[in-house]
Amino acid sequence: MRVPKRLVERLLSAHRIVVSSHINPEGDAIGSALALAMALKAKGKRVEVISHEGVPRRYAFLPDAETVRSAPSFTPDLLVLVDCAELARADLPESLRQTSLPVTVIDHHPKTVDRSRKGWVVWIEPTAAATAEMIAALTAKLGVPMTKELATCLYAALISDTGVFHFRNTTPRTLRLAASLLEHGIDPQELAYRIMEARSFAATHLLARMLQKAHFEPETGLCWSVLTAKDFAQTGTTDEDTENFINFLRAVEGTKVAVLFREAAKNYVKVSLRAIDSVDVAAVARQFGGGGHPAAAGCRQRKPLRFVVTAVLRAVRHALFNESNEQTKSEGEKRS
Ligand SMILES: [Mn+2]
Repeated sequence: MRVPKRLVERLLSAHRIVVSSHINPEGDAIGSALALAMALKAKGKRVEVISHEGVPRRYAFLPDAETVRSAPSFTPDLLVLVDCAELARADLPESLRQTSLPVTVIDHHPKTVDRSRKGWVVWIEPTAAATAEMIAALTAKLGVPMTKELATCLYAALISDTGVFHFRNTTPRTLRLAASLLEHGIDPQELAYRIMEARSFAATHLLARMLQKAHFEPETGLCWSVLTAKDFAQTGTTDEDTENFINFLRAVEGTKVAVLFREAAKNYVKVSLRAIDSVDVAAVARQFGGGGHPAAAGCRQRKPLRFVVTAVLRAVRHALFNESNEQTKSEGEKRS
């Protein structure tokens, strides 16, 4: 993977660097940010990882996660966004979202709209399974030696974005990187368990509710469910506990698109979307101010739950309908 020279120069010429990622951070966001910070610190930089909304409990065990702050303690001269390409979706305090600081973007989400500004250095590599693949290439380029801590963060990011190497974004390059990270004494079972499998008993009850309320439409391939504020309150859980829940909906045979709605607060709904085939759920998420990958995306709406469910499901059904029409058309073309 070619690391842009301008990006390396930009990083090396900065002194006080803030690294941040997107709102609702998952393993790739946190792991890549922590790994990049380690590498830049090894190069003598003053670096802070900022997650304004905090590190989800699931990732709190990662090396250096305890150093993540909700706002920087210094005035930075460079802002680096990883796994995120726009300030509007960055997990930063409002003052930094409005910043005129130089910004460097390292991201693997396909660039759909150019929201970058003058003076930004943007590196986007959609073939990378995780932003961590790019960070690994960058740390090698910087000549930073691999350590167990660095390897842990990168591996955590890789398994998070590939569903422990389940998903189609897993390439030979991904597995080669994973193999080289394993040389540094990390425990693949522990990491997969903590990041993908482990679930509290309370969250297990929440999962039961989600499954109980799931709807499946065999004719469209839509599988969806809702968790209300009441579900969270009655099980003593929060939205953080729903990580990976959507995989249960995605796994239903015949599902093409899975959607999970969570009422995180009154009139505040978080939506996760997953696609199995060629429906682009990131395009659906963008209609609601969100984003992501074609097969995994999300959005947030400050509206009543019922309203959001209706609007998002209508958009998903529309995407599924268009997709099945496209398929019928191309099958017809093949026959004729
Ligand atoms: Mn990612």
